Parts: sequence; C-alpha cells; structure tokens
Amino acid sequence: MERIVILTGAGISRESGLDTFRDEGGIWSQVRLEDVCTPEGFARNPEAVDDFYNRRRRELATAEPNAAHHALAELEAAYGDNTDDAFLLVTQNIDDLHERAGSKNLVHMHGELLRLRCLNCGATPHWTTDCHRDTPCPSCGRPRLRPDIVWFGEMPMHMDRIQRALEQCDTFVAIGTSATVYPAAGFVHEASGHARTVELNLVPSGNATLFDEIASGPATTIVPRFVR
Ligand code: BV8
Repeated sequence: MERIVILTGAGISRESGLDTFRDEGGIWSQVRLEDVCTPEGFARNPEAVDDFYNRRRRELATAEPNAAHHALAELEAAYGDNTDDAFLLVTQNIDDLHERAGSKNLVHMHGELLRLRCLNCGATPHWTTDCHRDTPCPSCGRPRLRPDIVWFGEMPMHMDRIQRALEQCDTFVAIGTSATVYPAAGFVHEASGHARTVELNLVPSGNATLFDEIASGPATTIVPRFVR
C-alpha cells in the first residue's frame, strides 16, 4: 500500500465547534500568544495559562469528532496492523477528536490538552478537569503540574518518528492548517520531490503553491471525498 503521512491543524476541528487560531475571531485574537503559549508566559503568570487551557478543556468536553476525523480513521483501518507507520497521522492539534473518531497511529506533535506534566517527577497524568497552581501531582503529590503541551520555543514531540515517515512516504497530505508554525509548516518541503503532496483546506494556505494538488472547502466535505 502507498505510504502516507497526514498532517492536521486546527481547521479539521473547526466544524466540531473548536476555534482555530488565526481565522477571524480565532484564539490569537482572544488572548496573546506570548501570555499563554510560551514558557515565559507560564513563568510570568501560570494562573492565566491554567485558565486558558482549563477553558479549552471544558470546550473539548462538549465537542464531537466530525466527518473529517472519521474519514481519516476509516482510511487508517485499511492499513491493518500498520506496524511500520505506512499510515501516520501527525496532528498539531491538542484535542482528542482523532482518537475519539478511532484513529490509532497518531502523534500529537504539540502535545495533548488532556494530559499534564509534573515538573517535579516527570509524570504525565491524563487529565480532563480544571488544573490550578495548588493541584497536587497524582504520582508525587507535589503541586508542580503544567500542561503537557509544546509552547513556542519548545521542542515539538515525536520529531524523529515524523521525519522518518516523511522520508519514506509516497503521499503527504496537509489538512486544515495555515502553514504558519514550524517545523510542521516545513513538512511539505521534506516530502516534495519523492511524494505526491496534497493540501485540503478551507482556503488555499500560504504554502498552497508548494503542493502538487489542492482542494478547498470545509474539511467535512473535502476530506471524505479525498479518502474515498
Ligand atoms: C520550535 C500549543 C525549536 C498548543 C502551539 C523564535 C524562537 C523559537 C522558535 C521560533 C522562533 N521564531 C520562529 C520559531 C519557530 C516557531 C514558529 O513557527 N513560530 C511561528 C509563529 C513563526 N515554532 C516553535 O517555536 C516550535 N518549536 O521551533 O522549537 C527548538 C529546537 C530544539 C530545542 C528547542 C526548541 C513550537 C511550535 C508549537 C507551538 N505551540 N500551540 C495549543 O495551545 O494548541 S502553535 C499553534 O499553532 C497550535 O499548536 C496550532 O496547531 C499551530 C498551527 O496552527 P493551525 O493548526 O494551522 O491553525 P490556524 O488557525 O493557524 O489555521 C487554521 C487553518 O484551517 C486555516 O488555514 C483555515 O483556513 C483552515 N480552516 C478553518 N476552518 C476550516 C479550515 N479548513 C478546513 N475546514 C474548515 N472548516
């Protein structure tokens, strides 16, 4: 089977009711990136960061996967055991909608909203409720928990595995991302030359001309069409 890497961004979750970042009215028009999505912002005002992610955790609790998430899970199912990452789903998103749609061979390169990390013992507990500065770590009991999320200036997760899959893929598909944030925005360069590259986005992104093919429209329409 053709080896495929799929990259998703906030646009794939938009029709599940979750805000994107850079569209009109998006997250970065509501709150300053520097205050809630950098280690410096967390050091300066950790309660503001807790509030930002507590609000998004509560919103996620009322969101459901949409037809685009389900179409990707169906595509993956055709790959069977997939032990060699012949199908790899890389998401920039921190929501769990891909998992809830049934996706399994999935990496969250920017971390996960429903996971915290203890700065004392390194535990990464699954977490679905609010977190505050005095919330004790379930492993060591110390109140040293932060979101298990990659902020600007921090190293994205699973990069070795992602790079390997990009080098070996026959097809690279970017879905619902503005191609603004690196290293994800650079993945199309790594796939071009040896892979067919496809962008599926509401409107052509700033990277659109780098792709062999582009389709524009809402993800719940164009992703099922691409998969089938
Ligand atoms: C790194 C956290 C190096 C989770 C996010 C100075 C210092 C350090 C680094 C840098 C620097 N200058 C530049 C950099 C690199 C920096 C970067 O890229 N900056 C940009 C702004 C220029 N990157 C980093 O810092 C990364 N780390 O480089 O580390 C390093 C190396 C070694 C050792 C240590 C460090 C870390 C980047 C991760 C930052 N974390 N978020 C969270 O809170 O959610 S970034 C944030 O942007 C989200 O993660 C999001 O996923 C990501 C990308 O956004 P998109 O998903 O694309 O969303 P967006 O709103 O932009 O676009 C939505 C798209 O969907 C649009 O195109 C829209 O048209 C479309 N759409 C809308 N509706 C629909 C739709 N499509 C289909 N259907 C619809 N219905």
